[in-house]
Amino acid sequence: MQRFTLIVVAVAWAAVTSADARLGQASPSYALGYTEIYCDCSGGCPAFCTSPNARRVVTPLLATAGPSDSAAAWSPDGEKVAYVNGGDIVVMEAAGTNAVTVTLSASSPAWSPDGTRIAFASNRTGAPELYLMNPDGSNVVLVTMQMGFAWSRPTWSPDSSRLAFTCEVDPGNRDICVIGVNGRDRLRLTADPAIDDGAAWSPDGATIAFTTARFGADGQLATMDADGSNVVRLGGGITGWDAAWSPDGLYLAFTSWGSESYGIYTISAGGDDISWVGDFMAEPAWMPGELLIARMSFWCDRLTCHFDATASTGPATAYSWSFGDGATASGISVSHTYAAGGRYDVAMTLSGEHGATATARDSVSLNRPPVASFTVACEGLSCIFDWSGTYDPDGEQPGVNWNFGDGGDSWYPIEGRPSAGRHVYAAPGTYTATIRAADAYYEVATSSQTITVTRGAMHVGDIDGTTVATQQSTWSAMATITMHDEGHRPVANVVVSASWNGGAPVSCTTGAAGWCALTKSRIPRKASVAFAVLGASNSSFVYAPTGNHDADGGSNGTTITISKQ
Ligand SMILES: [Ca+2]
Ligand SMILES: [Ca+2]
Ligand SMILES: [Ca+2]
Repeated sequence: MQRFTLIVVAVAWAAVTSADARLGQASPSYALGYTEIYCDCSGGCPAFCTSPNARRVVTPLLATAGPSDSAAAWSPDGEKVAYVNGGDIVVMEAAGTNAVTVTLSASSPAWSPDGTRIAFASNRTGAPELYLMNPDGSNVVLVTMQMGFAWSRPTWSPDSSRLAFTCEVDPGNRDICVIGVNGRDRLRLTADPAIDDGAAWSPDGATIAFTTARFGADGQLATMDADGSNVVRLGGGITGWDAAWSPDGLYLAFTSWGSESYGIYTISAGGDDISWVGDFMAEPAWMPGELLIARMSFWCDRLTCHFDATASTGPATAYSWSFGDGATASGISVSHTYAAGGRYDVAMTLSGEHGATATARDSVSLNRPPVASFTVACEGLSCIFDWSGTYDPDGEQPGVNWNFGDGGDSWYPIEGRPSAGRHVYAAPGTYTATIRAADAYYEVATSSQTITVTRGAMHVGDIDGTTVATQQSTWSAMATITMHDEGHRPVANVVVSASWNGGAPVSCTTGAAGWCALTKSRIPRKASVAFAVLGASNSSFVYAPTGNHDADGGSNGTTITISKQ
């Protein structure tokens, strides 16, 4: 019963097809600019489609399940709806219950503003005429008698004294006429040769909206004064029919074409602010009375949010909240604590009289803390820290700083957002390194690892011998020694000890390029000289002579024999 079914679609199509026939060929490609206020029918539509922002409430015939329900008309107190079912008029409770057929062979019910009578159309005398009856179907009175009444939905003056309807005084020229409820004083309001149809009397009685083909092949929405003067197009030329005034007179709902189907729209009485209510709906009828308007506000402290619906207006009887994490609550003002940060879609639904609902929606974005993690790889005392796995799930790069565990409470901020860096420990040992990440909301995450670093191994990577000076009977030799770490990178500040021809040890200290040189003078002219590395020392590296080598092959990495060149 409360589903958006094919039955409804078929009914609405029939309504549009008849309007189409009356008004000429409407263009299915006509597109309206609008603000979307789609009726949310997921999970089954309520009795009355309510736009999510609930500015406007219309009935798209979703309350009934009959095979040919159409032409809904509200009782002015909002408690009942009259509609057409299978060519008869039915009156039911607004909630959809207790449907009673009140008169046969009738269509286009219109409830009088004073609630006492229902106007309708019937051809029960052999020609279409306008009738009145009590809401229970009793006391049927004929209003028109061969006055050119044409099939259409009549509309009441606000004082319930007159009815406007579509008439055909000149054969083939449909116009808008007015008549007293006593059947007297028929007045033809329009006489343009184009088709005029679908009158709707404004709640203040001053204006009649209708659809006219006088501006083009498509029927367009227009308004005129209640005496038929001052016809103006609404919104500069909008294809539309089934015009219906909102109870406050500020808006009109109407049926028109969307991009793929027909649907219901609303437009301000001034002709702007078009909103789309939904597709596959026709014949809008506003729920009487004060509209439900749902509004929510909220503020959050960390993961706890406070929601408030007191800005809502209208006769709401209940407030229900859905917080977007599966939790719900009821009340005009509620609080909710989320389990984790993130984005949550919150909905607040007002319930009002006669099954009316209005929903406001918003989303809450709660900060999530950063995630801190790093990897570390050490070679000797030198460690590469890689924190590319540190991030903030909200997208912003968190600020990162370090404590490498060897400097007390010192923290080292990372500048320029690299994702890795080197730290060299001064001495072997076990250290606890910690990375700390903080986001823009000062949410902090840390990650620690215990690292044991040892002194690395070093070796001689090259020995070269050269002749640096030649005297008459002697010459001088120089040995250049380069120290490498395990990655064959030069090592500075290594004290290299060596000896010439097995003599007393001599030493030099490698510079930034990892090498130092020793010279031997007064070598006899025809003699060679032997040079041997005896040892090497450094605070960060252990001498591992088994790794000694010489890339150019001039030595074995430990000893070299130098001859005069
Ligand atoms: Ca006309
Ligand atoms: Ca964050
Ligand atoms: Ca060499």
